Amino acid sequence: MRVDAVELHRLAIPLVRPFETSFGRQTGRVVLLVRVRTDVGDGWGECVAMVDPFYSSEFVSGCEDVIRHYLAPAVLAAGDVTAESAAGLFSFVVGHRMAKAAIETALLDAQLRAAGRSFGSYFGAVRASVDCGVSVGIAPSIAQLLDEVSGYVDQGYRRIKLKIKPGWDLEPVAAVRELLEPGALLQVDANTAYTLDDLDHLRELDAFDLLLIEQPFVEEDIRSHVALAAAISTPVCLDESIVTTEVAIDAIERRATSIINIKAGRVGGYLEAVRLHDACLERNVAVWCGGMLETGIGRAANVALAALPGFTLPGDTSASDRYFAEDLTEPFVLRDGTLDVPTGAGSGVTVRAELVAAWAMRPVETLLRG
Ligand code: SMG
Ligand code: MG
Repeated sequence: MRVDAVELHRLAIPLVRPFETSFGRQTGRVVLLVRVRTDVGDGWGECVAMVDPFYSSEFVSGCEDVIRHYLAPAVLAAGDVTAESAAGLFSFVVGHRMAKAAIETALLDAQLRAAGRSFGSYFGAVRASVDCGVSVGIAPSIAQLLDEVSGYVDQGYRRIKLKIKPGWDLEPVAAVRELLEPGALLQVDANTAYTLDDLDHLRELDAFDLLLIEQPFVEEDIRSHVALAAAISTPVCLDESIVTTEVAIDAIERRATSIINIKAGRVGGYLEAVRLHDACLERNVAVWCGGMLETGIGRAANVALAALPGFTLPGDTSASDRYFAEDLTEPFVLRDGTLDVPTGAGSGVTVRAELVAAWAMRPVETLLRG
């Protein structure tokens, strides 16, 4: 297809409740959307980068800049473009995977809409609905945490993930474990807040029969994850560290991780995410779909990805109302702890233009074919 324009939309969307992690607290989601306008129709992609470079080095303004000055011009200058050719087209830019993923996803959406094919069908989905978990932020008190978790349990979520940090770990985990039914799935995510000096402390988490501990140490520090995985019985799961399939294979072979959180944005797009899934499936490493507080646009693609056979654990694919009072697309509604995989062409969801306009932080930036 030929791309005639790339649009950058920067939106600010209020969250239904603040979300606090070991690296900060957010009350809204500033999100970058990319729309490609092509000769076969339009496509949307959502960039998962946060407004600040605290989860990863990428952040909204950086992604905008990279798309504006490098990725969009490359796509606009190329004659014939497909989602499959995007990674090659973008390979002259080092890193910036979240920016690349956003535009590649928009291309894929346009291409599959034109072909009348869904993301799920294209990725290789084997399920019509996916098991959902929920990621619960650091709360002001244990009582408020239990209140929030109880609400999610009542809604039917099949797995609870607690954000932890030094000073907010054993006590909240013990309290939630006690609240839940025996055998309920519970896991924790540290977002790199610990060091190997905390090894003895982290070993105490073994008492709570957790599904996994996610990313305790900084992303480059594979060696410390190897040491921790050998010293505790709770499985170690990497998130931030896994930026490509090759990095994942390396971490698996070194026994730094035995479960992997797959986020398409973090690895450069859904095509690479499928490749990563396949590599894990081949090695019998369970994977689950991570989340980045996506709107319905990104959620639709995540739910389709989570329907692949290797996604055997519930993902951070929560319902729209866990995040937003109103979603940018038709809402994703939890049904018996699951979300349905969209079946329509492309992402299968429709972007609500009135909300894109209402939440816009500034006028749309349109980059045209030269
Ligand atoms: O989308 O439900 C969601 C958020 C899931 O906890 C979540 N994401 O490290 O896995 C993670 C975090 C990254 C985003 S924190 C602002
Ligand atoms: Mg994480």
